Amino acid sequence: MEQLTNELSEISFGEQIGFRKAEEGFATKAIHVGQEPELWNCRAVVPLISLATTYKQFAPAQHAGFEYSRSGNPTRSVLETCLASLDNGKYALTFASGLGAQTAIISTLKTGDVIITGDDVYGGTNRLFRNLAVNMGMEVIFVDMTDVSNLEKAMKDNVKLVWLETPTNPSMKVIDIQKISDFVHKNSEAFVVVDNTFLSAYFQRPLELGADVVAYSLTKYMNGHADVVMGSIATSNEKIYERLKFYQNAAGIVPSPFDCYLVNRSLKTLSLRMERHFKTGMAIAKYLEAHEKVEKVLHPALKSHPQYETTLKQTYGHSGVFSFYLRDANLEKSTKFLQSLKIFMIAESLGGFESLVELPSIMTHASVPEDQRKELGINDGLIRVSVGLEDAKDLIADFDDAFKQI
Ligand code: P1T
Repeated sequence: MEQLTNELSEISFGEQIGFRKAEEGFATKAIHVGQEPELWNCRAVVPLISLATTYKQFAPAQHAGFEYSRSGNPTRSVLETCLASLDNGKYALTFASGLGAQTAIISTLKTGDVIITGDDVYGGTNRLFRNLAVNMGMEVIFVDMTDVSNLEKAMKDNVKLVWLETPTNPSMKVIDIQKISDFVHKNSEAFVVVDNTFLSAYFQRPLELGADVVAYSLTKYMNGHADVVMGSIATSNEKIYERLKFYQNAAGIVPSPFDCYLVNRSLKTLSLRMERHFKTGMAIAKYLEAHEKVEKVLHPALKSHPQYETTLKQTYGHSGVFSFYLRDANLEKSTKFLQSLKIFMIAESLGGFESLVELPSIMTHASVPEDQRKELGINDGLIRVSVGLEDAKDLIADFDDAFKQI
């Protein structure tokens, strides 16, 4: 038995380059948790898609666990049970989009509450905080959380939510989740939410590092096939879960059963996909770092990254998303370069099987105020890459050809 186990244990790409070993049993959980065939009379090995909007009751208000599909749906329950297990949390909830999940979270706050958020977040998250949260009477403070002393300076009464993305979108800053969580819990009643979209539960599990809630745009790696828009949260805090579950039903921002089925199916290959995204992404990042027409590559698993040590401490690897600065670039040059690519497609989003490139300054982060973009270095030379699952050699050749055009 021991010999067999040894033969089976491969050394992953991450371990070869100094990362911790990925969680054992992750793939088994993704394939089985919440998906027992005994859930269904027909013992189907693939969870059924239950499209019914309502459920026959035994007597008024006596039902078999489901009463109306907005408040609870069997296919959605399967997915939520599996998602909770992947983050080693007790509960998970899904929403109609990643921003829908974020809306649910800020809706648990009230007028006068203060949100402190990382300064570099997805443009839509920035817009949600600056507009919706502020319109709801909350104060929002943007802070560079790579240094916990910045958070310390910003702390004040009534801080109820500390929000961070790590790595950040699109500057790839890495924030020490444990340090931030410890500080927040020691000094306030706020809860800490980590948007883990860029790494997925396979490469980073914020609940294990002290965060109260992990949030996702499942649209990205967790689904990974560029065919579903959905969001989720996972937590082990029953009070937060109950508030968010109430909101999920009361506000009605739920995903469709068919989409839940698709995400559930995609999770079965999450570990395999992430390993490949990591390996190919690193090969391309290294190629770019050595290229004379590239000024700088922002990739947390490169030794040149300013928070490389934090990356090794809190993650199990990196995905296929990263950014780089084209040397001496302006909008015209960046556009020409991106248009010269043949396999990489110019498109928003990330985390799918298909390789994408985009210009955050005028695409995903166009809604971020210009002065904030300037401060964060989101200029027209900053290109964000989402390395897909194509052959690494073809992707490198694609970049090589495009560089010759500028
Ligand atoms: O698109 P949606 O499912 O609503 O998720 C929003 C969201 C939340 N968090 C992060 C870190 C994200 O990157 C996103 C969406 N981001 C893109 C569409 C993008 O291209 O960056």
